[in-house]
Formats: sequence, C-alpha cells, structure tokens
Amino acid sequence: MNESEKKNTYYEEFRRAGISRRDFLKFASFAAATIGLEYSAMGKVIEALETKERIPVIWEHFQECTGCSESFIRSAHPLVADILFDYISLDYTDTLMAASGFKAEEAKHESMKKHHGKYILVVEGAIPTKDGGVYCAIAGRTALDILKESAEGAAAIITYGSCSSYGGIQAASPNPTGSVPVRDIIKDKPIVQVPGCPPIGEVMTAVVVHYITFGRLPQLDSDGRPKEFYGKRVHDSCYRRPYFDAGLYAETFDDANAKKGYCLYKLGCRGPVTYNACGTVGWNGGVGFPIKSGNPCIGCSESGFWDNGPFVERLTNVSGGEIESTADKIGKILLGATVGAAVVHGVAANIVKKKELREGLNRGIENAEKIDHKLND
Ligand code: FSX
Ligand code: SF4
Ligand code: F3S
Repeated sequence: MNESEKKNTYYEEFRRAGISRRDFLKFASFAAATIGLEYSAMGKVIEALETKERIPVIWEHFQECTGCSESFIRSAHPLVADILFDYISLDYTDTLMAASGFKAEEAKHESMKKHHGKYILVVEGAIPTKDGGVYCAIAGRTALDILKESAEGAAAIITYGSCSSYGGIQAASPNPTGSVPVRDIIKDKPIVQVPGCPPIGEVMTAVVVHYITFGRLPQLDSDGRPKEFYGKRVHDSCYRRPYFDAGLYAETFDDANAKKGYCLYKLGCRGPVTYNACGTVGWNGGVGFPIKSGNPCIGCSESGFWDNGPFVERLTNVSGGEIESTADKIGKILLGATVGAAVVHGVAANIVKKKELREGLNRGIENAEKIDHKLND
C-alpha cells in the first residue's frame, strides 16, 4: 500500500491536527458521555479511536432553512463537534466548508470514490420531486439526483432534521414542490432519523461516535430514531411537569401564572405527544429549549407537525383522553400539600439525566486518564 492509500486512525488524525494526548482523552470521555456509556465502557471508545480508520462524513443540504447546521455548531460540547467534524471526519458540507465551487464538488466526489461503501451520509432538508425535482438544484444538478448519487456509496444515512426525516415545512399542505423525506427515495440503506426543527446537535455526534466505537448504528425505535434520545416524551423530562401534575397552568402568555413558570399545556403545548430529548439535553450547552423560553412545544420532532396547528390550540385528541382527565382531575386532587413533593420529584427526575451527561464532562478526563494508564500498562 503506498502512502497516499494508507488510511489514518482517528488518533493519528488527532495528532496530525496538533491535538494533545490529554485533549484526545478529553474528547473520548465527552464522546462516551454523549452516547450514554458508563465510565467502565469508556475504554472502548478510546480503543476504537486509537485503532479504527476514520469514517468520512458527507453532509448534503437540500430544501431547508439551515437551522439544523446552526443547531449543530452550537453543540453542548464544542470539543466533540469541532474535533470530530471540523478536523477529522467531515469531508464535504457546502454550508460549513471553506472551499466552494468546482474544487468543493471535486473533493466530495474524490472522497465518495475513495471511501465507497464506507462513508456516512448526512442529509439536511427535504427533496422536491415535482417537475423532475427542479425546485432545488446545487451546482446545476437537482437535489434528487445528488441524493441518489451520494446515497449509493454510503454505509448509512443520517437524516438530520425534520425536513429530511419527514419532509418538514416544504411538505406541509399543499406541498407545492412535491417535497418528500429521504426514506421515500432511498430504500436500500440503513437510515437513522434525527428529527427536530432544528434537531439537537449532540444526537448527530452520538450516532457517529457510536458507529465508530461499535461498528453499528445505535438502537433505533420503530420510526428509525435513536432510542437514547427519542425514547421519552418532552412532557416526561419537562421541568414544568410538576405544575402539570399539580393542575397549575398558564391561561394566557402574559398572565401571573405564566410569569410563575406554570405549565403551558392550555396554551397548546405538544410536549405530551412529542418524543425528543429537549428537556434533558437541550440547546446551547443545555441552557435552553422552547418551553424554558416560555413557548409551548409545537411538536417539531414529529411527522407532519406543520399541519397540526394552530399551535396555540389546546390538545384534545390525545389517545385515551390522558391529558384532559389527567390534567384536570389530577390537578384538583394534587393541589395543596402534595405540590411541593411533585415539584421535587419532577425536578429530580430531570436532573438525573442531566447529571449523567454533565458528570461525563466534569469527571470524564480523570476517568479517561485512569483507563488510559490501564490500557497502556
Ligand atoms: Fe428543516 Fe434544517 Fe427545520 Fe430548518 O436544515 S428541520 S426547516 S430547522 O434547517 O431542515
Ligand atoms: Fe411541559 Fe408542556 Fe408537559 Fe406542561 S404540557 S409539563 S409545559 S411538556
Ligand atoms: Fe421541538 Fe418541542 Fe423540543 S417544539 S425543540 S420538540 S420542545
């Protein structure tokens, strides 16, 4: 094998990028925390990064607002996102890369050819199919055409955002450009759906690190979403949940109850029917998510959510009448002495998951160093 064909491991790529051993270990510990591994399993991530060849990522952008990329570059831990995507794995993204024009297209084709069957394809945005797909074109080619070509040599596809996962706003009624999600076009590749408008940046990093470490995709639900992040409703990790359980609601956006931070269910919150990790992982380093900013969840990670409005209308169609009866009945029963207990319980449940994630960040480096010594003994 000549020098140009030799593929570097992640660790070699790290060193080439001037990243120290200590920072590499930090990266490994953060990455392990992101995919929800126990500390004892951190050695697996370190070992994988030291021994496995890097997996290139090709990231395509179609019909979208680019909010997904905005969300991604503000991941909770910039070290993980920056190192993995900026320096190591990202071979092509027409939005974030410095190169442009023919050179960028050439680089993409070279990488796809060289890593045929091995790269991960990330798709942001929906694909218009009407009139031959003319409503979205890049470098003179339709999104439809580009998707088919990029998917052909991919080992797996991540549909990052609700547009590429479900069609998004483009596919909302009357869907003038005939927009569809990736899975309506590509049927012969494993697809990991990471919906949300925008989705959470950490989920993408987690899927890629999981794939590097274990050589397979993380566990998915029946809709192709990683269970680790989409296994629970927004309602189940919402810090306002104790107020819901206690029957304490904001009636309007600016009443005294809204100011006290009461539950937004009566203002149309879709948290009870929406699966996402907003309440535990969140955005901008875990600082916020819509409900924390006083806006009800609009269910942005669910299929067809744009057609489920008006968003400020209270939910009435929840199966089993759970919301109506639970909210109003339990509210009356719980009012009073149990409110404090409910608040403590809800907040504690929320904190546990956050703690798991944060612990990786605070204590990870010491653990990684201990494991590193063991591995090298
Ligand atoms: Fe869609 Fe993403 Fe919403 Fe926007 O790329 S999921 S419109 S946040 O940007 O695709
Ligand atoms: Fe939170 Fe909405 Fe559920 Fe209220 S209804 S607890 S605001 S998710
Ligand atoms: Fe979207 Fe609801 Fe989370 S609107 S960002 S799923 S809180």
